[in-house]
Amino acid sequence: MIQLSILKINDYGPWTLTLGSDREHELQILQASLFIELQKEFSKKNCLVFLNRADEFFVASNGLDLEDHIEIQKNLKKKFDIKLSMSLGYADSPFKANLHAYEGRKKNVSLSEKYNIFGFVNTSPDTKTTILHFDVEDLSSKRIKLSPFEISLVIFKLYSKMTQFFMKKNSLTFFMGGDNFMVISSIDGKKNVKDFIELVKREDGIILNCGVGTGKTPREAASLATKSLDTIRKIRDSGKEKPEVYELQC
Ligand SMILES: Nc1nc2c(ncn2[C@@H]2O[C@H](COP(=O)(O)OP(=O)(O)OP(=O)(O)O)[C@@H](O)[C@H]2O)c(=O)[nH]1
Ligand SMILES: [Mg+2]
Repeated sequence: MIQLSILKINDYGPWTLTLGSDREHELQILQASLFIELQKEFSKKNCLVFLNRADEFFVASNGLDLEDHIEIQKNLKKKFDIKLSMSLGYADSPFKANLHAYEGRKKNVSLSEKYNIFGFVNTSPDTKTTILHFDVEDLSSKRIKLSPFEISLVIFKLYSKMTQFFMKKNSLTFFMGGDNFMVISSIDGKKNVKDFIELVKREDGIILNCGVGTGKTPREAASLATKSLDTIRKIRDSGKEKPEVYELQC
């Protein structure tokens, strides 16, 4: 069972207009500052925040209850003029948890009117999270032939392909920077990692490595996924044949 919290800035569109036209730099500063604060607040509680189009945030929030979310809202209020709404949902897969949270918001299922929190809190004790950490093998060598902007095109095409592939497996893909992607994964997503690696190798000539981590908290899952990825690198760098997928569980 996975719980997601989707955070959105309230009435952001109309508010941006109040800043006048010389606003883009201010919006970028606001969005980046908000992300810093959210990552600090949620990671303290062993969760992980994922950027969604810079002005919306997905949180793998397993283990967090309503009180935790209220506490974070109170802390944000001290630092920002803008307000966030939080929509919570849970399901047996990350994509369905996203639908559950969306349904809670659409139907106005209020968890806290005062603090703008909607949806459903998971009370089941089964709260494991699985994260896949994908990374391109030897991206550095591509820099010899391709300029920085051309490399971005390669990475964003890959992002699009990964998002589509894993959404069909009820999993959610996020771009983490550089050549790194993290998928909040369903059981089906995890089972299909090798197929995706083969697909990208065949169609795009890109070699991917994937570390898989399953943890009691989202942070633990991400940490184990990254440890798995680093293990693939260690095996490769020791001169042995490397696996493309490596998995660690809590
Ligand atoms: N978000 C995130 N970025 C990382 C991580 N590790 C490295 N990066 C960034 O990813 C970019 C590419 O680095 P690497 O993947 O180490 O380079 P590479 O040449 O592809 O080397 P290998 O992946 O070891 O084959 C760099 O810009 C790093 O800053 C990580 O764990 N998370
Ligand atoms: Mg790499």
